Amino acid sequence: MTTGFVDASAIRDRFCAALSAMYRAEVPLYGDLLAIVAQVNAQAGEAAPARVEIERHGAIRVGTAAELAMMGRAFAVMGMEPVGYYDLAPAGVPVHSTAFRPVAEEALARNPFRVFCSLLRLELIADPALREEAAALLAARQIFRPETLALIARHEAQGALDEAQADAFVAGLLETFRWHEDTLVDRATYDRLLASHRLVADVVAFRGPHINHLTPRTLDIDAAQAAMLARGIEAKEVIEGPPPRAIPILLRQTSFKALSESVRFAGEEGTPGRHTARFGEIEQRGAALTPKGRALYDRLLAQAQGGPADMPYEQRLARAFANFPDDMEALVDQDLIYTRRVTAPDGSVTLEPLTYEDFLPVSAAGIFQSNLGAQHHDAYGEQGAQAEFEAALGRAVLDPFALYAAMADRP
Ligand code: OOG
Ligand code: NI
Repeated sequence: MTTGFVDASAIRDRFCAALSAMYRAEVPLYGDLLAIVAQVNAQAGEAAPARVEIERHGAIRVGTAAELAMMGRAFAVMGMEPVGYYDLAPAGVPVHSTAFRPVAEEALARNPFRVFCSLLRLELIADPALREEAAALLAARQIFRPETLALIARHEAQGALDEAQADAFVAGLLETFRWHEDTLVDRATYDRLLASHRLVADVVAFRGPHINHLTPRTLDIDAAQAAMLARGIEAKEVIEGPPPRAIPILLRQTSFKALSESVRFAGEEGTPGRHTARFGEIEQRGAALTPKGRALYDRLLAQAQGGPADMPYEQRLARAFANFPDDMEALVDQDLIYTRRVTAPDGSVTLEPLTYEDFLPVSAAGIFQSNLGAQHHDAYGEQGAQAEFEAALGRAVLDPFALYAAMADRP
């Protein structure tokens, strides 16, 4: 890298740290989660990979194709590419999503910061008048600062940013992720947006796509969940994802419910209104699964979810996943996980699972749902629309399986 320029991983690292500091100031409970995770990880007894301490994922929701495309260009400055397509419509959430994250091994080791980024599907708003009103509100807002747009263009033209530009980029982009207490709309409009779907109000009523959670990685999510409950933090009832295992796979997640926060509606003085969107989440990451492993996971998860209603969910999950091998030899022999070869100082070679770097649609739906309060929405009949999503983004999303396969060593 030419001297004087800051590499993409360093910009990503600075942005992740700045976002964490901002979210901690905005949502003090997030600071409590960080304390719990630090304590649990210190006691976990296994040597944590260096990246775990700084590892976070966040989530935002944007409203238009133009916003998504610009977001993609902003993430590119930080070496983050769109990986995977997630369709949330079957779960009754009117968005589809991708995950922006680094993809190269060195970049992941340096800071694997990832952002789950959802695009509102306006076409799923049933009432045509409300749909048009929402579209007009979104078209009129500008979620990026002009200086940030200029720096993105600068990065594209010169291939990198220098120190001062990198710092200005981080500070400017942070503003896009900031919470705004004052809404773009009056109370009546907010209520109509909310009635169509809480997510619609969360995207359309505000000046920007405030970060709605920032998730640290724990080495023992069962201990972290117990610590959350012991501190009186209102955690979700069940941990999303696979059950506890000797060899963790994919992703297990738990969250505390969204906070009710005060908002000031446009043109209104006096009593503020309330909005719930922002929450806290903790996750544990395990092995990335091959397509064969993932198909087995999906089948067993569906089996657990469809199991007898009078049996506790944890029990149904444990019963279904008894059919997912839980030792390295079987996982490798049956081609269920991706691995890399590690050579010890004495020259002996062992296989180590590749860490799953992505998200899970069923878990994401569960996380969205737990934050919609009493509001329930049936599945939208619409099919997934990856081609439309990619057209909005201005490029194709990367295939996660292809990325793992390229990083893996053949056993
Ligand atoms: C994103 C929810 C998905 C996860 O960890 O699966 C997610 C959102 O609520 O915007 O973050
Ligand atoms: Ni999340």
